[in-house]
Amino acid sequence: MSAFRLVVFTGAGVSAESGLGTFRGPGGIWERVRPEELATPEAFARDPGRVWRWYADRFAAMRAAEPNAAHREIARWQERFASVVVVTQNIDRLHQRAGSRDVLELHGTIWEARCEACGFVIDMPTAIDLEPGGGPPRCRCGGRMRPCVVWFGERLPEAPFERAADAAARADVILAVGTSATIYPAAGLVELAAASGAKVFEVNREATPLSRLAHRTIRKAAGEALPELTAELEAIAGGRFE
Ligand code: BV8
Ligand code: ZN
Repeated sequence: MSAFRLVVFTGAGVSAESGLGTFRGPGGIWERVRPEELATPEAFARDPGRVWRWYADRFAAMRAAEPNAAHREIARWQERFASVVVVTQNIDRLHQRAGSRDVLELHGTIWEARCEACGFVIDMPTAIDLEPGGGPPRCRCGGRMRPCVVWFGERLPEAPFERAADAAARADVILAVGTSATIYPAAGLVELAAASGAKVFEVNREATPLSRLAHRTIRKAAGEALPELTAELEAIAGGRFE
């Protein structure tokens, strides 16, 4: 018997109970703005001030938010299972703040900004303070700083994506939590895991395109569902640490 490997694949719904808005669904961010208006390189080129201020506002909310019961339960699993890799589409760093150590950020992070021209990285609070007028600050090279997130039409960061694909291909269980599973290539990781023999678990208040792949679906809020799932995962893991 080989060590039990768990991949937890998360989306905006895992942070909903921390008070952060989701993207799609009722009350979601994209009901008010269209993604192609703000979360693209073209939008930033057209109106950098607007896009920067939108991220600065979201950063303020994410910084003020606290990890919830779902983030905390996922972090506790590290002590119970041989391998836990958290693959997240979220940019809020709440998994890390809850104590998860192996977190792959597929869509980058809002906690950093980088220069469009030379790639120099600074942390977001510093970047916001540099430009009291509210627009994107300039790098020392003269280039414009942008949030370190992945916009539509941009390639995902290679190293975390490759590690995530490797973890998905080797997983015993992949648990998708709070994601509408509509954004590719991230959503494809669950299909990859399933095709490689992983059991698919889904925690989501609603059905998603993944539901048809799932061996087990739990239609509850993540903060309630995940603590309840621990015993079930332990039964599957069966103490397999090596
Ligand atoms: C790329 C970061 C190529 C910044 C985001 C195939 C077909 C068609 C199009 C494509 C395709 N492959 C790729 C594309 C294009 C595009 C794409 O997927 N489009 C979609 C619309 C089809 N993909 C891309 O552009 C990607 N890049 O493909 O590059 C390339 C190749 C070579 C060279 C150059 C380029 C990049 C996509 C990255 C987009 N970035 N955000 C920011 O946040 O501002 S996307 C955005 O959606 C979010 O950030 C998040 O990361 C992502 C996924 O959303 P979810 O996290 O799932 O959130 P959502 O709101 O949708 O769902 C929440 C769920 O939670 C709901 O289901 C709800 O029921 C549930 N829920 C709510 N409360 C709770 C809950 N569940 C449990 N408990 C609760 N309490
Ligand atoms: Zn620069």
